[in-house]
Amino acid sequence: MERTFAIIKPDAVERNIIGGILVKIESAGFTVVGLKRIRLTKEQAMGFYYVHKDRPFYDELCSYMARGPIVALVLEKDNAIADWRALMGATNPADAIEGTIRKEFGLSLGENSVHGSDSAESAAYEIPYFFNALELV
Ligand code: DAT
Ligand code: MG
Repeated sequence: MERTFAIIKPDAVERNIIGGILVKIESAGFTVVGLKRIRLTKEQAMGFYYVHKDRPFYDELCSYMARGPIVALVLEKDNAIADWRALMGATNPADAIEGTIRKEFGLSLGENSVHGSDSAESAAYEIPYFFNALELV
C-alpha cells in the first residue's frame, strides 16, 4: 500500500463539488485515510508550494490557494501516487483526457480543482505538512 497527498482546491470547494470529486476518488479504489477542510493563509500556501518559489506564477498560485477553504486528503492504494496523478489528469484541464477530474471539473490552468503529490519525496513533505500520524487512519 502507498499513500499520497491530495487537495480539493478553492475553485472546487467554492462550487460545492467536494462530493463529486470524492465519489471519483473512492470509485477508483482509493481509501480516504485523512480528510480535513481548512483555509490556508498565503504564507502557509507559500510553504506548501515552496518548490515553485522561483516560477513566475508562484505569487498568483499562492494567493489563489489562500482565497477560500480547501479539502486536504491522504489517499491510500497500491501505486497511489501515480494512480492519483492519472485520475487527476493533465495540469491544464484543456489537455486533460476524458474521465479525469481536471477534464470534468477544472476551469483553467490555474484553477484546476485538485492537487496531487508528484513523487514519493513530495508525498513525504506534503502529508505531514497537513496531518499528524493520529489523523491518518
Ligand atoms: P500539478 O498541479 O499538475 O502538479 P505543477 O506542480 O507544475 O502542476 O504546478 C502547480 C500548480 O500551479 C498547478 O496545478 C497550476 C499552477 N500552474 C502551473 N503552471 C502554471 C502556469 N504556467 N501559469 C499559471 N499557473 C500555473
Ligand atoms: Mg505539482
